[in-house]
Amino acid sequence: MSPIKQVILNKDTKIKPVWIMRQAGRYLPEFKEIRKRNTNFINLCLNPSLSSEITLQPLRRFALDAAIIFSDILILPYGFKQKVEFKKNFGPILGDFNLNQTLKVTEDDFIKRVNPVYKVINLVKNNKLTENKSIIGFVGAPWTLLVYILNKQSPKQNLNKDLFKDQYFIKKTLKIIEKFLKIHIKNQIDNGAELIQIFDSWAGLLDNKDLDFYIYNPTQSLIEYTKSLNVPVICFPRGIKNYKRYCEIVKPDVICIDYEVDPEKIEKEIKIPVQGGLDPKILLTDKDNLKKEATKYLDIFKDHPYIFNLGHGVLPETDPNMMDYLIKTVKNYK
Ligand code: 1CP
Repeated sequence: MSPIKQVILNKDTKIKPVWIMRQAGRYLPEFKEIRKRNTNFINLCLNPSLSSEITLQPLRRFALDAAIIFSDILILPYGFKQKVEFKKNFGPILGDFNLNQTLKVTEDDFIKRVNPVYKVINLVKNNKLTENKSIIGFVGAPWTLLVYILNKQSPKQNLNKDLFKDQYFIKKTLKIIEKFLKIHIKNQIDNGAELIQIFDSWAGLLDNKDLDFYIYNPTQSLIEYTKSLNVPVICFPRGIKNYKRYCEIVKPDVICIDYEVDPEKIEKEIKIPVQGGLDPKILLTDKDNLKKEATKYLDIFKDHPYIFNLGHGVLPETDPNMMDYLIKTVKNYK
């Protein structure tokens, strides 16, 4: 069994496997080289030979325990025919969302458009580099996708609250997102994904009173569905105020924590396996500090099933040598 699965299924505390969110991509010179020649990001995600190579690039350099498929959470709206583009130095830009048009998109239409992603998983799975490692498929959580689909750009710049006023429309939209998410999860699993991570990057934007409707209910439904396919789920509700309550309600197999929560409190309160936590900005400091901070997490979770990771994606300006040092620090930890 792969080390990550040993932690999740057997609650093994003697090993501390490691993978890194956004390990494939932006900070690696070999990725930038490919990216330079492929200006359309969605087309790059839909190119199985390039995308599988990008997925494997960090595994050639570092002793990671998982490969996360090189794709994007916004491949979902692309799959149901909403326009999705990525603008340099700005981020994603989406076209208008049309509910009636989207209701006409069939499962077959969706799979045809997204099929190259499933081919990538197959290629990665059959590569020697992933032997005894976990292949991680992923999706955006319904709430985070709803935000991009309606706001049509990152909420980092601004989020128009008026978009969420029509409850009937929002309910229908969440339902259709959930439907395509299940299709996407099932096909990733059928093609070799052994774990699914659900990224709820904008969970922190909601007030407590809205969590049931936008986060707990739809996420719980996805988790139940994924578990019914015998595949464990890792949830990353970034910025959520109460991780304990989140775990009690949605019941993920693993909870991935962000860098703003107190790891000691999490260790005490949460009984399921934990992943992540280290602030990605620590990789921009120096080796002594990096070792000190990484060791802090490893010490706190010494007797807890724990998968080492960061508390958000690795930053584009990270020096790959620092990443190398981090992975070695985790691997040499006794
Ligand atoms: O070169 C480029 O301009 C593209 C940059 C890039 C990359 C490398 C984007 C655009 N997406 C990705 C790949 C990606 N995205 C992966 C696979 C690689 C890996 O993890 O190793 C994954 C898992 C994601 C997930 C993703 N996309 C999230 C959730 C995680 C997170 O960081 O919070 C989100 C929110 C997105 C949307 C997205 N896609 C790309 C960007 C720049 C963004 C964020 C936009 C924003 O800030 O709102």
